[in-house]
Amino acid sequence: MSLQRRILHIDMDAFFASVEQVLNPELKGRPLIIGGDRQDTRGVVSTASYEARQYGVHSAMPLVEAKRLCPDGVFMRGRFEHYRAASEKVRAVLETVSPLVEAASIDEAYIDVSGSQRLFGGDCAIAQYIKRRIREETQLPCTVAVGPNKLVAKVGSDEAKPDGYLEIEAGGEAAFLRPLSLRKLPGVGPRTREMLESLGVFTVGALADLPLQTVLSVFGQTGYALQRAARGISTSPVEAESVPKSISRETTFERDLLDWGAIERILIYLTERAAYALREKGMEAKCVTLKVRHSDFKTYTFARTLAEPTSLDRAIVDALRGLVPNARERRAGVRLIGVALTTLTHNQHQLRLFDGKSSEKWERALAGVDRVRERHGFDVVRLGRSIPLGRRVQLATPSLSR
Ligand code: TTP
Ligand code: MG
Repeated sequence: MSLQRRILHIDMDAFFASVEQVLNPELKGRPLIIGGDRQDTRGVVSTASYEARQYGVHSAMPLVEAKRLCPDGVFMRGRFEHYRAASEKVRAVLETVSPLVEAASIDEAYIDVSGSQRLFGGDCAIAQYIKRRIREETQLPCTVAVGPNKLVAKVGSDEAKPDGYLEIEAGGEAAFLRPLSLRKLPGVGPRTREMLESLGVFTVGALADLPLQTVLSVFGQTGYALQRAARGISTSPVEAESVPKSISRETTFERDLLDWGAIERILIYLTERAAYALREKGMEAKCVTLKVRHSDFKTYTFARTLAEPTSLDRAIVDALRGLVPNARERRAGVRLIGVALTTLTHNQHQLRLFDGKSSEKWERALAGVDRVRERHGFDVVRLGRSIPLGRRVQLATPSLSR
């Protein structure tokens, strides 16, 4: 079997609006405009449900105009944390198809599915699987297109919206793009379009057919890329985000410390920060390492592997505290202390049953804490054992500056 390159593009339909419609089913089927409430006179539309689009409302339109076009619409400010949570669930589904997932925005991604063909049984089966699993996990609609490269897959999903599926065969790229209007081609902005229209070029096909000399004389070197795009040629690879290997936080004390009570409090603080960063990335750690540098610059590390991956402060702090007695054995002043979380994986919790009620509760509580921190800064909420450090912690190490 020859291994053709097959690239899938997925884009959620009316993403923010659809999430709100799932959260509040009374909004289903109604024109819904996200971006600001009715009183808002300055904001713009983030997105509009397909019902609202029938009135001509679209993203980036001033809310005032949207209200004029669609006076009976429901207007809402966005609730970003819900959109991010939905986006993470979608991503978790996509990662079950291939490790080569590139998140292009909060609601779209490219997946290189070349290696997944045999396992799933072809493009269509992969697409149907993704659409079904996303419905099950989030109740949200999405559109999927599969083609020989990122460019046509992206244009394809845009053409197939909403709740659609489209397949572009290898060799069929140029023919697929041909009839489309120039505005559909990525990389053609308003200015490029204007210039092309002045040459009598209104479709992607007409751009593809222009003599190269003409394209180069008008656009210079970028003309090459422009015409290649119009012919559906694109070689850019799906760039899967590199998964960080570790997340660490450490600090050097202003003067060496001997008091392990104080050292431990700072260590817990560092751990909370590292765990927060871990959750921000939607990841879990399986291994926890304690790092200690003494006055004589000798550095020791102590590691523990957890029974299962976690992003919970409590589980990580407990593991780390278990390592402290080992670190204390060397009775010397401590110059630096640090924590590293390693053996990282993406958080799969949304897809798997919670193992115990208690960790589920903690996870929910931490999600609330993280939301407050996102708005007001890490130190606004501090958990139990690092509280004696005082409200705002000043530590010298740059890695803590966030
Ligand atoms: P899009 O995928 O461009 O739009 P959409 O998902 O709302 O609708 P479609 O079915 O056409 O894909 O953007 C994803 C989200 O990003 C969108 O729901 C809201 C947000 N967004 C803005 O906040 N401002 C904007 O100008 C755009 C285009 C999107
Ligand atoms: Mg979308």
